[in-house]
Amino acid sequence: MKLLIVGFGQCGGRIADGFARLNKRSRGRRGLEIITGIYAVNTDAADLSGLYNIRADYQHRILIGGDKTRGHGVAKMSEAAADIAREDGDKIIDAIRTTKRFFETDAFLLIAGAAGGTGSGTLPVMIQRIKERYVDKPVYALVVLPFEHEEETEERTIYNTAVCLKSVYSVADAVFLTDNQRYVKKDISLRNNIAKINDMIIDPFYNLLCAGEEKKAKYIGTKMLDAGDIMHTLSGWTAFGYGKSLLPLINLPFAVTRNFRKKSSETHKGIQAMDQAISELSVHCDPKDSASALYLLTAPSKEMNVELVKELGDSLRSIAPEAIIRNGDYPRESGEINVVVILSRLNELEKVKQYYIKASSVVAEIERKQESMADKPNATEEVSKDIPTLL
Ligand SMILES: Nc1nc2c(ncn2[C@@H]2O[C@H](COP(=O)(O)OP(=O)(O)OP(=O)(O)O)[C@@H](O)[C@H]2O)c(=O)[nH]1
Ligand SMILES: [Mg+2]
Repeated sequence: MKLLIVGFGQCGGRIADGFARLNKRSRGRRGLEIITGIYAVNTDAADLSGLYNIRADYQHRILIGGDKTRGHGVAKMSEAAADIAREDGDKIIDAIRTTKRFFETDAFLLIAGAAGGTGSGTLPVMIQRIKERYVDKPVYALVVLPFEHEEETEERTIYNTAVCLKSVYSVADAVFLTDNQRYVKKDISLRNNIAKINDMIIDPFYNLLCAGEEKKAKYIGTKMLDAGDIMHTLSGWTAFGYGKSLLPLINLPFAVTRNFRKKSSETHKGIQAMDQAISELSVHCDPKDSASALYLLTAPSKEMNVELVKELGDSLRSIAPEAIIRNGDYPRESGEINVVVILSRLNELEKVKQYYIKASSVVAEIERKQESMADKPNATEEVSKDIPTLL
């Protein structure tokens, strides 16, 4: 599957930059193109210069709202960013339009952090613009939810997140959610390691996008997972997970025997990888609430067997009984079995509900504060009333 990717704000830009690296990897190691074009959009020029892999020209690192913000960002005001996107959106559309291999694009993936200003404000506006223009291609969003400590210290975090989620959900074909706090729980050292978190967000997409682009028979599984399978699976709120089990050395190419013991150990390893993918889903959810799911098994072709694929299917079915389940197997990799799981069409998502509930009270609070500050006479100015002015 080939994506056209646009990252908005600092978070979106950095994750898009990671996808650019992913495309270099797939091209270098596998001879596959999985991305047709990658762009970063920001109101802050400094953030754009901090990227590594996205081409450095102004058509790939796109500064918007320069006349309003002078390249210094919108400082968390997502409404201002949404206005800028409405005014300057043509710049982004122009860049997309001139993507060299645009016609090969299967879908768009637009990325942003929900809690900031630029990303959360521009994302929904641009999804809408792109959808209106390219009616035949799905537009997916990847939205990053804030850390707990950000929610605790700043009301705007909750407010921006809720407004962004509601707006994006109403326009995107599917919304991948990924919660920064989940990665901290996995490994406490990640609190300060955004780059590592970004890798963990991006990794699951590697095999997912590559599998359907393979042309050589030896890399094509019994059931190839292609763009159609993915597009049919994705709709509404979506979580994704990734797990892997290393294979013992005896399973590497020089292993000779294939006995029942080895086979059952492969199945066990596969199930282990799937369990990890489910327990480390990108956002907390109950798989029972998913109406559409997908799994992709990637393993050395020697380790792939029908029983393993079936066991994985049974395992996913048992936790997501309501979902239509699509699957694929991908004979690649060496030394490990890995599984990507997608749970889509989630009709109940406590995390999102909580943002909506908390934001409703924050809206009133933010308005109250702003009004009371506006009404309040400036105490310092009051004292200066008897001093003459030169103006
Ligand atoms: N996973 C991840 N989260 C990030 C990254 N950068 C920022 N965030 C999170 O994204 C949110 C802030 O969004 P930013 O992207 O910094 O904000 P912005 O869109 O640039 O908006 P302004 O700077 O306010 O104009 C916070 O919740 C951060 O924790 C990143 O590279 N990766
Ligand atoms: Mg920023």
